[in-house]
Amino acid sequence: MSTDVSSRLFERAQASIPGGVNSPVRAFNSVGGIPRFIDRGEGATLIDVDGNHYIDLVNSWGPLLFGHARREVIEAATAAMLKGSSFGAPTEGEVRLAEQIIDAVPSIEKVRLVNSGTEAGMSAVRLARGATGRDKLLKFVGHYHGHSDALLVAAGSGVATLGIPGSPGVTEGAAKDTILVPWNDEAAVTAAIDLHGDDLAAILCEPVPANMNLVPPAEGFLAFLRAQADRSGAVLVFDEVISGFRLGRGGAQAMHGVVPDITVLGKIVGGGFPLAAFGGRAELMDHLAPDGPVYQAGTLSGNPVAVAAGLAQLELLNDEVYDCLEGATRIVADGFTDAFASAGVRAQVTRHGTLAGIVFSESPLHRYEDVAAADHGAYARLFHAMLDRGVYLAPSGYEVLFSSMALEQPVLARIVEAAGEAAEELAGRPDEAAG
Ligand code: KE4
Repeated sequence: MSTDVSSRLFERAQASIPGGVNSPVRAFNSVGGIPRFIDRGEGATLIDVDGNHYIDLVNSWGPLLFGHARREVIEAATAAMLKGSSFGAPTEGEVRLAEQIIDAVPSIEKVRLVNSGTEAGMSAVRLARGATGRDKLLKFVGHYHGHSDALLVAAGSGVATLGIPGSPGVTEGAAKDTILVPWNDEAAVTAAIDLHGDDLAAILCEPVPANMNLVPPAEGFLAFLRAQADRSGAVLVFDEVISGFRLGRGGAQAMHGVVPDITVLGKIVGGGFPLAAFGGRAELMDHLAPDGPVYQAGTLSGNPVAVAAGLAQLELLNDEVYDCLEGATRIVADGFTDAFASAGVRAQVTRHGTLAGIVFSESPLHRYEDVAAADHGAYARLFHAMLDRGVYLAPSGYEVLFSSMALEQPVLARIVEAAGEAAEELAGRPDEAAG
């Protein structure tokens, strides 16, 4: 497998772009090797600039629920683009997308469209603080909500992968109101609320954490958070940027039957374009400008091309889609489980509906520290063993597998076959096929 063109582009990119990438995790620092520069995507396949084909289990970190270049999405965005790329004025499409989101997500009565998950999460926190008049924010170690200052405190995605607890540039003032507690730890949450409850604006979580690999909520933990938010008067915020429209049309809140006050959305809702959203009860959302005093704005918010793509993707959703997606995710997860078992490789494969994750750890995974203590070197070896066999996993052991509707047979069979070969390689037995 040649990576000559990617290598040359990566070297060239580092002269003009920090780290050669526009988002840190893409640099392969956590797994080593040359990041693949992509030429195009076709359904389940990524094709890099050296002409190598990969079955994609990242799907742009989640947005591409139907794989690459899905015809309905591309046609909708193209038609929108031909009418103009941006107006900075309201359009009917924004209203239709807002109505689709409200129809799908139990907690949302009103919604504001923005440009990224970071912007949505940052705005949701400002809204919670503005609506409650309180300052403190409780978040969970290892949960990632984008890179806004108040939330980049021991975050779980890029920052954890790069081993930076918090980040230089986040001031003491910005971070001092953010309380960090371990995930799935009722005692720690109770203690934090006993101490800060009267000044707590929000409890913020990924209801199904997927930035410290996949560590589902313990039984009853989300309902516990709902009760603690009610006890303290804090706003309960679910960051469903990953789980939203992925675990089902209603996301994790519908799957688990716990309704937050505000929901943060991204990725799938934008159909692969820069679009995200935050929404919740109307009486909360009405605190936002222009009707309310909490300021939030954006030049390209509700961009008509991104809205058209998001609408086209959401309009493809139905129960059968999620049944198929869960089936594909199960085949991939079970394929890795069986491969590790038969090769004697000690790794855990977790599946939670249509999300799955692989962690090289023998201990149960309840919180971030359990994942941080895992063997990330082994994950890096798995990553490359799969990449060499034409399967593109996330280049970080803190990330999950993002399946897509483009994963049909025989693509699924190829993933399972490659997993078996990769597990044998990790166990130190060369491929029979490789001779
Ligand atoms: P963006 O600002 O990257 O659109 O969204 C931030 C964000 C917020 N909330 C959750 C739960 C998220 O997972 C993310 C971003 N996810 C990472 C991957 N796990 C994006 C990949 C990257 O940083 O390049």
